[in-house]
Amino acid sequence: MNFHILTLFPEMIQAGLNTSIIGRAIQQGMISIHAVNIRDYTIDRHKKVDDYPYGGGAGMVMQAQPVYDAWKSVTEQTGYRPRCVYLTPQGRTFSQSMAKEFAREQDLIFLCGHYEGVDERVLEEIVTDFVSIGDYVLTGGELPAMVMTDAIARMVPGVLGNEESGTGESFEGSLLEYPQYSRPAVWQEKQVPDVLLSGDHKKVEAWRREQSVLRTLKSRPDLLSEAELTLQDVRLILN
Ligand code: 6GU
Repeated sequence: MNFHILTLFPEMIQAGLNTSIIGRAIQQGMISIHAVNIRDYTIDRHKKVDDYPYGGGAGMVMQAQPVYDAWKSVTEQTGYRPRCVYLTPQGRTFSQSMAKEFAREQDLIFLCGHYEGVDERVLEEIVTDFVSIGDYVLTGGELPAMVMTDAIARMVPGVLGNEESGTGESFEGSLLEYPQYSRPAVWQEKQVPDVLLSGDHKKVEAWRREQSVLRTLKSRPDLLSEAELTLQDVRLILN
């Protein structure tokens, strides 16, 4: 899968996504991440890419022409019009189910806005999806594009090893993860729960399930309505 990120700050993009699981996926050729510098496509003598908003008001608006030509450079390379995501607090809130859906695409274009926004006419022409990553305001779409790229890339078949396959994770009709422990068995006088050292796999499984249910109840009770709960789970919640 190929990610094409249209941005005024291409230097922000590569660094953050070249490590760990995503870095390995890039090295192995399972995904690619291309930052396209919108400023490279300006026709302005001073390389300007923004101007004052018609009707007045604070801030500057990114102009249609350089954004459109940056987008066109991608579609001329792909030979079709891939889905194009505009990162904006005005969009639909990103979710795990959206990550899985986007992971089925061969190419995905992200348009990162800055200043007070992007000329609406180019958005009408190229954008297929308006997406936000949550209810807070960031200074630009680069971090959201990186967040989405990470979440989508790890859902591309082969990117996660068998060991770390993305099935049965939190957030899709599922519960929060249970706590994990590793050696040593005692650290700063804190013991690893006895059951995890017992070697009794049935008991370990039951304990982990309980921890997942209790964590979800405490931190994200909203998730419980979608979770598949056993009679044991329901008893635990009601106690
Ligand atoms: Cl997609 N963009 C900006 N600027 N701020 C955000 C966001 C996006 N999602 C949450 N906050």
